Amino acid sequence: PQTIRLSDYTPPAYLVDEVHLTFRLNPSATRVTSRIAFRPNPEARERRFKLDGEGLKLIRAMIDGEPVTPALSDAGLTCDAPDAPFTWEAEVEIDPEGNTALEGLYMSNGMYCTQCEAEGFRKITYYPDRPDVMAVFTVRIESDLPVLLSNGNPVERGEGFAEWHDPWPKPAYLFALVAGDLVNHPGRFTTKSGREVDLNIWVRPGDEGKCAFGMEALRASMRWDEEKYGREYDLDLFNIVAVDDFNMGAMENKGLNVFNSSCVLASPETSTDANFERIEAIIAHEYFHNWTGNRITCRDWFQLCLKEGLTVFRDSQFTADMRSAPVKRIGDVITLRARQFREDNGPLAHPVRPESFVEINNFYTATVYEKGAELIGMLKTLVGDDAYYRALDLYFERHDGQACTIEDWLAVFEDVTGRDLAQFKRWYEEAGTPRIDVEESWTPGAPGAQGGGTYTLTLRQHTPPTPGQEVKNPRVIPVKVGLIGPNGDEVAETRVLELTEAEQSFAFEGLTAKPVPSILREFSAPVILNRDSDAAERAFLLAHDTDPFNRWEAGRALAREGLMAMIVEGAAPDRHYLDAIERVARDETLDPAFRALALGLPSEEDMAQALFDAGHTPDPQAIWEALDALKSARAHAMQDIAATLYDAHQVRAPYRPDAEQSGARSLANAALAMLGRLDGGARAQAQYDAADNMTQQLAALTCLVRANAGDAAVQAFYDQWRHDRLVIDKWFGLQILNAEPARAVEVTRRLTQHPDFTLKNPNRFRAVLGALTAFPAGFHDPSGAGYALLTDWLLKLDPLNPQTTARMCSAFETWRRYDADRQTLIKAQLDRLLAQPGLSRDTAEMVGRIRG
Ligand code: B3K
Ligand code: ZN
Repeated sequence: PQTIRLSDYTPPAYLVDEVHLTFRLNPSATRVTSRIAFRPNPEARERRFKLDGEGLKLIRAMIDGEPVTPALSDAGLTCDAPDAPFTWEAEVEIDPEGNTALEGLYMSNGMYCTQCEAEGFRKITYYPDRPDVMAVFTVRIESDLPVLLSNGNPVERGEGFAEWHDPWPKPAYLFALVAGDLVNHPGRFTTKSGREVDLNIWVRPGDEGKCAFGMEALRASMRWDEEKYGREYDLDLFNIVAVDDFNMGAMENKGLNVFNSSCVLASPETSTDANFERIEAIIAHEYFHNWTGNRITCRDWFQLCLKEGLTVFRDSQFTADMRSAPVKRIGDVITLRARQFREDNGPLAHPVRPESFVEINNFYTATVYEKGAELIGMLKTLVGDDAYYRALDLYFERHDGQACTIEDWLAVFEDVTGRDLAQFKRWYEEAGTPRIDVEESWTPGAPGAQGGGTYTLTLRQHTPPTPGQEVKNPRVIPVKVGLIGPNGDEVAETRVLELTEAEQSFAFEGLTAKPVPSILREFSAPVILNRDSDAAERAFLLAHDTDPFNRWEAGRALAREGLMAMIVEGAAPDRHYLDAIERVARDETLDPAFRALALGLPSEEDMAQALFDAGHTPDPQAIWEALDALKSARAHAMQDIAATLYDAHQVRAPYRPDAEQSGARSLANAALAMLGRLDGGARAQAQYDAADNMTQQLAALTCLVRANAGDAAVQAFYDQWRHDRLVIDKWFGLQILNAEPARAVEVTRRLTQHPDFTLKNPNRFRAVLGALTAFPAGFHDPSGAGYALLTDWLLKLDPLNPQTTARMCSAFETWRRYDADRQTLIKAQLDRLLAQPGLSRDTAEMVGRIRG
């Protein structure tokens, strides 16, 4: 398979002004005719007419009305073409029903839908399927199905057909078509300049009752983008469609967003608070793409972070504004560490702007998305809020309608601020997580002189090598720092230290006593901070830091260090931690959501990475046992307070998925989990029986399964929800995630035999096999049974759905941190995958990179 390189970029030979597409829909033989107005690109370096196409049956082709016979290959066609504007016409046949890869035009429960990003349009018709070719699309759909949708505005609707026109030039990856027996939940939005926009969420009959929340989230996003970024919507219609079979979360097609039904459908009975929050964020994310992605798109797929990093950053800002900013930040850092740090410190590490790929779908990663968003956040910190928004205004003004690069993006910041961002650009080019080591020194003032002391922080940065990048250069790292005095008062407000050298010192003068530093406030850079500290100081920051992120971080560090001592030295649970966390839990001045987060513990994955970094070989079962022991010790230590917290945070008002109620529920359910370790699940059973929303029902069920008292409830839950596929996904996952580690593989295997398990639905596949891989103590069973089971199923899925298979291979990405036996077992499975004849390009690339 061919490696595509950023350095090989060449402009397209021909540009497209207009595209007319006609679809005659048929499940197994859909005919697509295209009429495309091409013109030579004055900027092209060579004039060769070449169209991408995959799995298409070409029926006929014409140039300016004359039949032509192009040369066909697996990847597309070439043909002699004029060195002047001309019209290309072609008819192809495709098979939506046979399309199990869920890329291009496919069928899901009798409805037609498309997924074109990144390179799926070439499975629909011959086309220059690259984002720097932007064109105006007109689409005619012929079918007897009641609902026929495409991008833009409706032009005409008649018996058996519909016509759509999208006035905004767009790359083919933003094309979409949906046809089916759908019902809509309507809404309306008036833009700030007075445009009336019709909004719709289209769903299968039966799902109408799950649309109201998504609609409100959409309207809130539209308003927010106007207020915060001055961005208005630009069509008279905005459609969202829920699809059950979908490879990822959602897709920002112009005017016709297509969503995995799990990312849009919500009701209190079937969705948890976390689901609601995620749905709100994804709806916002896809909507925000209308400007950051669609109006301004990417020149090539190496620039993916241009739209994804920025759009993730924007959706995080939105959630922070809608809910609690500190809670959102803490949650984002938890996922960043769990997914991006893991990726950045293993064989799949790659720069935020990769330099090469085999299959671009393999680069929709935590690095491109989440680290990409962190880079925007750092840029904002470095230039300041005011300059950030001026740079964004310039970006929208200068590049509207264009396909851009990271260079274009950085240039608007340079032009607005006069700052040289050459060093900052390394963040886009160099992979790996920087480490910052901290040293401090204190010089008291002259005796008797109050406030003459100087506190100096010395920061050293280094980034370990990553595959293909041995040498790393110092980056510019904004480190937000504040200082706390011995009495708990803040003695130096937050300031941004700009670390640009490998080593640099920063002095704080005029202090009366040696302060305690609060470093990397708000997690101002995606780095690993190493600083020797002791439990007393962590507990002090947990009690006094004015920065909520670092307050949480202090508790997290305390827990992690205590767990390390338990695992490595067989120590008992750390008293400092237990006392400090109890004080936080009791502190009524703190937001319940924050307290619930503070009661969270490092994940098994965090612990494995921390142990590995400290020179130990992590043992997943030992990690699980230490966590389990700490949870039990904590439950005993906090027995009384847990019962009080549980009672005090019961929500009596009608269910709302807002920050306030969900914060109360998360704290009450954290207390329930503690109580479940003491009462054998009695309270959980009561909560289960009384629950009128999924958050309460699921928390109770989880607790019951953990207490080994869940068999009846598991059956009852299935009987109650067997008709609801999204709830049944939860049912599958929770049985695996809460099993005894030694039983997790067996439970997973049993669930793969369940009649409701299917390879055809990515959500279901992830609910089962994804749950196993998200449970390290189960997945890494010393027998290797978890590795073998996953591989068995990846081998079955790959011929049907390469994208989802490839993505799930990352379960193996941490293999080198484990012991020799586990490494041998995993290697054997990686080799088994690689040996599979006909393995997809997607999976082959992933396994090859992981194997190294
Ligand atoms: N842009 C899409 C992701 C497409 C993934 C293609 N394999 C969703 C999003 O980031 O908004
Ligand atoms: Zn996106």
